[in-house]
Parts: sequence; C-alpha cells; structure tokens
Amino acid sequence: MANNNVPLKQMPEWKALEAHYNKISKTHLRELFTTDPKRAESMTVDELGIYFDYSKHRATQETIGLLVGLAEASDLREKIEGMFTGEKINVTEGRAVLHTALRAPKSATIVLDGENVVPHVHAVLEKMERFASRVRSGQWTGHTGKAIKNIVNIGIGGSDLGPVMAYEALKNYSQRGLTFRFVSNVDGTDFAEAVIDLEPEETLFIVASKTFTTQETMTNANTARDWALKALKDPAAIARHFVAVSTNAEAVSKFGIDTANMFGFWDWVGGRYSMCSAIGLSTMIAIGPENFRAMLGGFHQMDEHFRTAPFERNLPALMGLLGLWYNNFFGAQTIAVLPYEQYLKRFPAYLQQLTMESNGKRVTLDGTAVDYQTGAVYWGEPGTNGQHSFYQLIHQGTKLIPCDFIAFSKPAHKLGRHHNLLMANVFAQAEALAFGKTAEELKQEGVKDWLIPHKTFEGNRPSTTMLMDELTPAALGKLVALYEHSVFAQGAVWRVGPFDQWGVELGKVLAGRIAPELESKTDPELKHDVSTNALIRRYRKNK
Ligand code: G6Q
Repeated sequence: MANNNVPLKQMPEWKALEAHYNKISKTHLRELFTTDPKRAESMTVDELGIYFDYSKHRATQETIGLLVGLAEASDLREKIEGMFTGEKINVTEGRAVLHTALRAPKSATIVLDGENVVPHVHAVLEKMERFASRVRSGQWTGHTGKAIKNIVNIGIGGSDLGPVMAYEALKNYSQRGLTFRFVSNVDGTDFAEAVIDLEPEETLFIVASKTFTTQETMTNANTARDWALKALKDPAAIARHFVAVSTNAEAVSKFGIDTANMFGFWDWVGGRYSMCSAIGLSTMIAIGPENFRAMLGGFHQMDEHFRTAPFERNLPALMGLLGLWYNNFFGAQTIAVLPYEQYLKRFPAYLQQLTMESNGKRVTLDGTAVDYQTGAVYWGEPGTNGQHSFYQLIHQGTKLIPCDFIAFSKPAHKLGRHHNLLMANVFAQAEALAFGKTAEELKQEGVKDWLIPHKTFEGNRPSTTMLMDELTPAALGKLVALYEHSVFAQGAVWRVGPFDQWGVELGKVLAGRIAPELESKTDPELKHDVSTNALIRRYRKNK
C-alpha cells in the first residue's frame, strides 16, 4: 500500500529514481545499445498487435524496474481496479469514471450504485445501430422525403475531437456517398463553411453535447436550426433533420428535438473519454455498426490488457511511466506524437485534449499544491510533413523532446513505392534521433572542419516506435485506449485527478459575462481590469 502521507518526492521509490537518474542521465544511447546487444528484444513488448519498441529510450531494465516500483508504491494496481469497478474516483465532481464500460461486452457486469450499467450501454448502442443503419441505407429521409446525404456533427471539446479524429482515421472504412462535417468553433466561419455547399433537405445535424448548455454548441445548433428552417419552412422538419446526443433530455426537448431521437449517455463518461458512447454516433454512421463494434473490441482488448498485464509488459503503464521519467527527471516539457499515417492527421489534436485536459493539474486530489511537474505538452503532425518543418529542433535544438512514432506495416493505399518510403522515413528518424552523427564520422566523410559542428548530430534523443499491422477500426480502438490509460497511469503517480476540468469551466463562465457587454445597446459599466475594459471599448466602437 502506498503511503500517501509521504510526499511523492520523499517516497523511497522516487528517491531511488533520482539516484538512478544521476547515474545514467549522461549515458548515450549508443553506449546503451553497445553494452546490451539484446536491447531490441528485451525492451520491446509485442502485445495486441502492437510492436511497442521502447529500446531507444534513455533507460535500462533497471530504470523500468524502478519506474514500476514507483507505480506499485503509488497503488496503480488498486487505482486501476477502482476505475474499472466504478469507484467515484472523479472526486471533485463526485462521479465514477467508467468509459471502460462503454466497450465492455454485453455479458459483462459493472455495478454502479447497485445497478449493472452494461445493459444500458448496449441498449444505447443498439438504438444507435438502428438509426445509423437507416441513415446509411437511405431509409431515414428528410422532411421532403429525400434521403440524407450529409451529416453535420455539432459539438466541441470532447463532443467534437473524438468524432473528428475517428472519422478522419477511419475514412477509408466510411460510406463514401455520405458527406461528414464537424462544426465546433463559435466563430461563425466554422458553421458557414461547413454548410456552404450542402442542401438542407439532405442534411442531418447531430447536436452532440453532454450538458446541452455549452455556449458554442448551442449557438451553432440554433444557427443550424435557422439555416434548416429557412429552406424547409415547417418547424416539423426539425424532427427529421436534428438528433441529439446528450445526458440532458429536458434541454434537448426544449430545443425542439424529439427525445425519441436522442441518444443518451451518463455522467460517468467524461467528455474527452466519450468517443465510444453515443458521442460516436457520427462515427457509427460513417463506418457502419459492424466496424464501430470492431473499434469497441479494440478498446476493450486494451482495457483488459491494462487491467491484467504486469506493469513491465503493460503498454499503457510503460508509456505513462516513460513519459513521467522524462517529465520529472530529465525536465522534458513536451512529447511529440508523430503518426506516419495520413489518416491519423487529427490524432495529435485529439491527444492534446485527452492528455492535457486530464493531467494539466497543479494540485493533488486532496487539494495540495504539487512540488513537481505534472502533465506534459503533447503536440505533433503526421510524418513526413513534420520532418520538413519542426524536426530540426528535435534533432539539433537545445530541448529534449521524447517522440512517439506510430506506423503501420500495411498501407491503406498501395501506390508504387509510397509506403516503403514512408516507412523508411519513420525508421530513419528514430535511428537518427537516437544515434546521431559524430564529428568523427563527418571527418571521415571529408566534411570541412568549420562545417562539422553544424552537421554534427548529438543523438541521444529518445523515442518509442509503435508498429502495428494496419489501421483498422480495432487498431484505432487499441491505440486510443493505450493513450487513455497511459494518462491514467501518470495521474495515479502524480496523485492528481485526471477526470475533471475546472480550467475549462472557468472559460465558460467568463465569456458569459463579457458577451452582454459587447452586445449592450447602451454603454455598459465595465468592471474588468483596464486592459480588458479598453479592448471591449475598442471592439464596441469598431464592430
Ligand atoms: C471534456 C471536457 C470538455 C467538454 C466540452 C463540451 O472532457 O469536459 O471538452 O467535452 O466542454 O461539453 P458538452 O458536451 O457538455 O457540450
């Protein structure tokens, strides 16, 4: 059992890592590979179709052992059980955290407040399937009897990023006759551009909002209703062109959406953990119920792996702990996520919310300010584009940026040499980052002395390479769940609560205060700081 009375940095396991860091922090990856020729085997985990190569990390077996020791002493195992069994681990909101129940098989039993939630999950999934099938087959028609051709998801944050990412990732599995658009920003341009070429008669809006009160989403939903009614005239048309995904039936019906066309979920599903819930309705319409089930299957496999595999071979635990190793001991501020798969172009953006909203916390669960770093900044772009842009800084800059390379053996599109070249690049980048290029090597190549410092690559830049077979719905599920649980593993050690987001809530309140001041017909009395007052006045004058 962990002793939470002992501050994290005073724990013997933390101190052991500090001492170990002092011992190996200067060791070059070249040396680690020379002294341990079996590294590629011993520091690779091949599980669930993911070849997870972490050998190019500035770590040894001893490091992993010490990190696992820290996880154990932090009660990671017990905390995982707590999450899976519906303990109210989201303490500041008094909620359980059960996104894993969203992908549990029908036969599973997960009891919350005396009730098995699994039948509820499957009832919604079945309702989604019936609806998705009707839209896909053209049976669900719009108000004028025309089949739906366009689906516009209106939502923001957790009600947008998952659906966008999954649609883009699985586009190759989508019904190509349907057009999908995603509107999130309160900037009117987002809505205007999304519908610019769409026919209202053939367009279905999914208003996705857990609370059904979010300013951006409700503004866009109201604009969508006006846009649809302008063409369709009859308010009865709303029932054919709008469905809702929400936990708030009252607000949904107030908006004018028939609650028969509402797909529910529960307060134990956090926004950024909701892509397997009804929030995934657009994904299901795009790829079909069968593929959606396959994606859930992938998620579930990773859930079970996280719950049962020993930490030394546990993918999310390893990913989370290695991230923590750089964050807390090497002082690294960021992690770059670099998918060598164009379909994953929105994956880094999705991960930004997942990781940064979850672990971007400065106090522990009991409200004590931390005296160590928590969540890292996640960012990235698909390969090879990043190579011609920011990789320079990763290779030769002054900052340490651990990288996650994600690649697939089989291409989505077999086109000449493309895939071989793509894969050559991802392997080459990880190799170059780790081993660099020495002055000696440059000299032997005949590089002039004065150019040598510029052309020298220090190397010793760490990375994980995740090699999977093919980007299928199941593979996507595994990948997302891998990151979800790595965030959990880190949060458990840092003692923070990854499932609330008070920083987001503040923004919602503040904008609500200023909007009436911008819209007021008479000069409002402004009580902000002088800078904000001046900005508001200037905007009022010039708008
Ligand atoms: C996610 C956050 C946040 C949320 C949005 C949208 O974990 O809670 O990003 O998803 O603010 O909220 P609604 O779904 O309630 O509109």
